[in-house]
Amino acid sequence: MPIPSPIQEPHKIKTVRLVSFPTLEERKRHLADAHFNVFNLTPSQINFDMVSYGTSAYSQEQLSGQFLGDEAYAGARNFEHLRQVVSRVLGHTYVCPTHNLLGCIKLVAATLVPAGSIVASNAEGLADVLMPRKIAIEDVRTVSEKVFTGNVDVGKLREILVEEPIAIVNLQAFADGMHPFSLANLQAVRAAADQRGVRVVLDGSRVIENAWYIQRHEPGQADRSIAELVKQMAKTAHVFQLDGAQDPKSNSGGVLTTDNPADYEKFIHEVVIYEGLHTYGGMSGRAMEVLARGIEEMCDEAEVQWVMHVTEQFTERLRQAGIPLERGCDGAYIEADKFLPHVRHHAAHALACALYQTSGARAVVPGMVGGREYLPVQVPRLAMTTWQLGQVADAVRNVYRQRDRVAPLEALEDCGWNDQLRFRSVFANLEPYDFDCYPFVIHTVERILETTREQRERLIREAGYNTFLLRSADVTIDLLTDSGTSAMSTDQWAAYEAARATSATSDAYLTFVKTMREAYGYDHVIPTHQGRAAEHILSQIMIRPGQIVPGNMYFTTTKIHQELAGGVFVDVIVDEAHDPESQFPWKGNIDLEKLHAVVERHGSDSVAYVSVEHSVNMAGGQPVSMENLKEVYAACAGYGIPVFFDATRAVENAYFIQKRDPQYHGTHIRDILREMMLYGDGCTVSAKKDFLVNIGGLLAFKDNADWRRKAEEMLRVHEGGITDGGLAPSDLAAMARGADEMLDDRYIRTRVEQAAFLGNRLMEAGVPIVMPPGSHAVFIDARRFLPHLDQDEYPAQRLAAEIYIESGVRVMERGNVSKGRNPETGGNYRPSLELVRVTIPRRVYTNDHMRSVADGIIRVFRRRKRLGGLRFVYEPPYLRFFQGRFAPSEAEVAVAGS
Ligand code: P70
Repeated sequence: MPIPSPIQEPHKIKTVRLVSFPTLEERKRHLADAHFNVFNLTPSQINFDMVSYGTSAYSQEQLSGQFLGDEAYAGARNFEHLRQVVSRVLGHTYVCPTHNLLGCIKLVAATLVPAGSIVASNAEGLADVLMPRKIAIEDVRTVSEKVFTGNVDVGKLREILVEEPIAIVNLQAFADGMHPFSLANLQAVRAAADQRGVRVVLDGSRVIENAWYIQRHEPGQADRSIAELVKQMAKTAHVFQLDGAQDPKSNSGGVLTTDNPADYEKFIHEVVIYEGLHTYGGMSGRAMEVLARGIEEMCDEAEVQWVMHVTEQFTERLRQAGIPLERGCDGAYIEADKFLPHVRHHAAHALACALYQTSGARAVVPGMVGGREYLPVQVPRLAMTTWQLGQVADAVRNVYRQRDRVAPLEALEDCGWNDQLRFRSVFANLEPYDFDCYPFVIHTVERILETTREQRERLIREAGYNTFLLRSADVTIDLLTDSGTSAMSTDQWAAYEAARATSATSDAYLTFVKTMREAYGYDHVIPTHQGRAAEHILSQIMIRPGQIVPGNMYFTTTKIHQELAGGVFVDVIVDEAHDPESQFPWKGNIDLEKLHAVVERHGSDSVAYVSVEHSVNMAGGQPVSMENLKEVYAACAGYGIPVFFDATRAVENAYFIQKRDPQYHGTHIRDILREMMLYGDGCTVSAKKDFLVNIGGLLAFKDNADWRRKAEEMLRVHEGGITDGGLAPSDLAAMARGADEMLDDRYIRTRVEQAAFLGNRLMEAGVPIVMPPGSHAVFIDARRFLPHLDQDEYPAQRLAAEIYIESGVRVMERGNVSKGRNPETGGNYRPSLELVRVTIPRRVYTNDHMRSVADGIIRVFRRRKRLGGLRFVYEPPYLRFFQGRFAPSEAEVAVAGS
C-alpha cells in the first residue's frame, strides 16, 4: 500500500526569525556590491535563503539544550549524552566528536588512507576535498539505475579492489545531494569490501533522505521505519560520519562512529591534533548537546515524512513548468546550462543572479569551478511553510518564462572555487516576482502529538465534554485562544535576554514607553501585567457608582470591572453585530442613535465614558470603521464624555480599515493606527494579542496627567512598580519589540487573512459561520450547524467537543453555557449567538494546519444529523464554562446505541 502523504506539519511554530524584503532597487545595488556572486550577499539582504546546510529550524528541545551541561573540555556530560544517543540511534559503540564533516574527513584521511592509495566513492563532490589532500578518487557509481542512482557498480568495485590500491570505500548517502543508494546495494558493497579487508566509510549526513527513498522505492522495505533503516545503514558501514549541520539539524558539529576499537583508537589520537579532545572534538558543550538531541530526533517518522513531502512538492512544481532539473534529497538541482542555453559560462551563477534580482531569493553555487552547471535550490529543513516554498518555486518559474533575457556574466579572474568568483554584468530588464507570504521563517518548532480517535473519545469524556478541561498535551492543534499564544521572534528574544533586571527604572521600561508613545501618539503610558489589570484601574478611576458605560458589545473582563466600580454597561453596538448572516463590513461600529438615546436618557454627567473595543471579540472579531471612530469621538466631545478604547486588537482592526476603506488602501498600518487612536482619550490593552508576546498589558492616556497620577497610585497598590506594572523588564522589552513587528504591513495582512482562509474553506463547504470572518477567529454558528438540537442541549458545547473528537483540534464554546443562567428565572439565558470560536494564535500555525482544521470541521458537518445534545452533570455557580462537566443527553445515548 502506498504511504499516504502528510497533510500538515507534525509541529507548530515556537519561535520565528523575521526576514526582510529588499526592493528591486536595493536588490540591484546589493548584487552589484556582491560582484554578481550571490555568495557574497548576507541574510539581511535576502528574503529566502534556499540552502539546506546549517539553516534548519531547531526543535524546542534542541534550543533549550543550548543551556544545558558543560562548557566542554574533558569528560563533558554533553559528550556522554551524545554517546548514548549515537548508540541508540546509529547502533555504534565508539563516538569521536568533530567540529563538522570536514573534521571527520580529516581524521579518516589521516588514519585510514595511506599516501598514494585511492578512495573508491559514489560521490563526485568528495573530490573537492580529497584532491587537495592528494588523494585520488575512483568513481564507482553505477550509470544504469533509475531510482537508486547512487548505487555502486559492485562488479566494477570488485575489480578495482583487486587491481588497485583502494584504501577505503567512501560512500555518501544521497551522493552529491542527488543520488540515493539502496540498502541491498550497500550490503553488497560491504560484502565486497569485507572480502578484501577494506573498510566501508559512510558519510550519512543525508542518511534520513536516503532511508526515505529506501522506504518508498526499495522492494520489501515499505513497512520499515526510518529509524530501523538508519540504524541498519549505519551498522552496515565500518565507519559512519555525520555532519551536524545536515540531518541532525544542529547547524554545526559532527561525529565519527564505529564498532571497531582499533579504528577508534586511531581516531582519538588524531582528534587531539586536528579537532580538540576525544570528549568534545572541537565542539562547544552546547553544540554537542544540540547535536545529541538532533540525532535523537532526526528519525522521527512524522517529521521525516513531512520534510520529504515538502521537498518533493517543491521540486514537482518546478518540474511541471518544464524546468530542467535533477531531484535532490533537499530540493531541486537545476541544470543551469540547459535552463540558460545562451549563457555559455557560469550559467549557474547567472541563474542565481537572475533569481535574486527578480525576487530576493537566493540559491548558492557550491563547490569547485568547472563541474556540471547545477544550481541547487534547496529547502531548509522545517524552516519554511509550503506557502512560501510554492512562491519560491513560482519565483524560479518567473525567471524561466523570461530566461532568454537573463544576462550573462563575465568573470573578472580565474578562480578555483565558486565562492571566490567575481563578475561584471548588466541588469537585464526582467519582470520581478513579488512575494506575498509570512515575513518570517521558522526558527524553532514544537512537536505536536497525534492521538487516535479512540483516545480522544476517552479524553473528552474524562474532561466532561468541556474543552477547557483537556490537557494541552492531548491537543493536536490548539485554537482555544489567541491570547498569550503567539510565537515570539528571535529579535524579541534577543531584547528579552538583553533586558537588565531591576525593580527601579529599567532601560527596557524607557524603550517601552517611547515605543508606545510613537505607536499610539499618547503621552502617558503605564505597563500592567495583562489586560484585565488595566481595565481594573481604568474602571476604578473613571467610574462613579451608578454611572453608565455605553460600549460596542461587552467583553467579560471589561464588564466585570465596570460593574465592580459601580458602573452599568449598556450595549450600543449596531444591530448587524447580532446577526451572524449579515455581511455588513463594520459590525463593530457603535450605533450613534443608540448612543445619543442613552446619553439623552441619563444625561451626560451620568455617563462615565464610552468604551470602544476594536475588532470586537464577542461579535466575532468584527472591526470598527474609521468614520465611526471619528463620529463617536465628535459626538462625545459635544457631550464632554471621554472615549476609551479597548485597543487589544487595534492593529487587526487597522488592517480591516486598510483593506475595506478605499481611503486607506495606500496608508501604512502604522499611520492608520495613529489616526484611530486620535479619536479617543486613552486605552487599555491586553498585549497578549496584537503585541506578539505571551504576557503583558498597558493603560495609556492621550494627555491627561491627572488620570495618569491616579492610575499610578492604583498601580503601586495592585500591580507593581510604576516603571514595571508587575512585569519583568524582559517582558517590557519583548512588548516594545513586538509593537514594532505587529505594525509591519506584510505581517498583519498574512495574520488576518489566515482567518479568512479558514473561514472561506468552511463557507465553501456550507458550514455556517459568522459573516464575514473576523480578525482573530472564525466563529461557527452552532444553531444553524445543529438545528435539530434545542439550545438547552448546548449545541455549541457539543460541537466543540465533537470537533476535538474528530480532529484533535481544540476550540471554545461561546453560547448558552458561557452566558450562564438568569438568576431570576433559574433558566439559561439562551443568547442569540450560539457560537464556537475557532481562534488562531499568531505565527504559530500554517495554512496547511488551517486546511486540516477545516477538513475536520467539514467532516463533522457531514454527519451533523447524528449528533445529540449534552446535559450538565456538574454545574459551577459562576463562569460555568470553565469547569462545568457534561454527559451526552438521553437522546444521544439512544442514537449511539442503535
Ligand atoms: C481571549 C482572551 C482577553 C481580552 C480581550 C479583550 C477584547 C480584554 C481582554 C482581557 C482571554 C479570555 C478572557 C476571558 C474569557 C475568555 C478568554 N481575551 N479585552 O481568549 O485581557 O486576558 O490580558 O487580561 O479579548 O479572547 P487579559
